[in-house]
Amino acid sequence: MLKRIIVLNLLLMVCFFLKGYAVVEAYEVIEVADGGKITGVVTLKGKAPEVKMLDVTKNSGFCGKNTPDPRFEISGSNEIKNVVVILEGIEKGRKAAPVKGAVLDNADCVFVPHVQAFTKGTTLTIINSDPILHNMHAYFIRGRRMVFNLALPTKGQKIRRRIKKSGMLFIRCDTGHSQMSAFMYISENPYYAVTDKSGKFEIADVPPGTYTLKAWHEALGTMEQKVTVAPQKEVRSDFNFISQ
Ligand SMILES: [Cu+2]
Repeated sequence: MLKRIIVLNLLLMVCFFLKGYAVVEAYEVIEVADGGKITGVVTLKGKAPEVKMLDVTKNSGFCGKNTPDPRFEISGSNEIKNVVVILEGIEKGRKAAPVKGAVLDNADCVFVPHVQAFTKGTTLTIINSDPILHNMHAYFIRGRRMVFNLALPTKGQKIRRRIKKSGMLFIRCDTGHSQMSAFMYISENPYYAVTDKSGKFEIADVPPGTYTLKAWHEALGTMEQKVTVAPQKEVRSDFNFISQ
């Protein structure tokens, strides 16, 4: 029995070691002298979905009776804002420095910005610009592990939190403001972007090679395509989501 326990413990230790090793091996920092750049535009093929108004069921005296569904910000030319673009599984590249000035604001009963991305280790400033209570509850979509759960009762209140783990975070407001939602992508590496209102993105200093470029939108899903980056060259890699 004792022998079995020792063997089991040894196995657990090996698993733990391998897991730690795999994490360390996941991304290697190298000097990138001849990196290339990936640029692109994310568009929607077909008719853009109609932006519905979401009912406000709490504090409607301040927040208003309804607010536009934040999921779809699509231009007249079908360019999609708030698409997160990443280099899936990149193993080597330049160092990922924490981002300065990352903010998540509660402003007029919506989260601003609705979608953002930054590197692991970034300090996020959480602000309440409203004269009502908001409770920001952030958790990883995968595993639903909580990252913070903060009550902000006062206008102008600021709380800083360093985000130490990577993954896609969902943020909601637990005070009954069901119209409030936001996403934050926390990256292990510097190779990520969020599309602007023209659907544009840019990922620079990429070591030459072939990669899987992945685009994620909260309602339209994900798309992947191969991209080959040549030394000091720009490569264009557009995405075209299909309207559902
Ligand atoms: Cu709220």
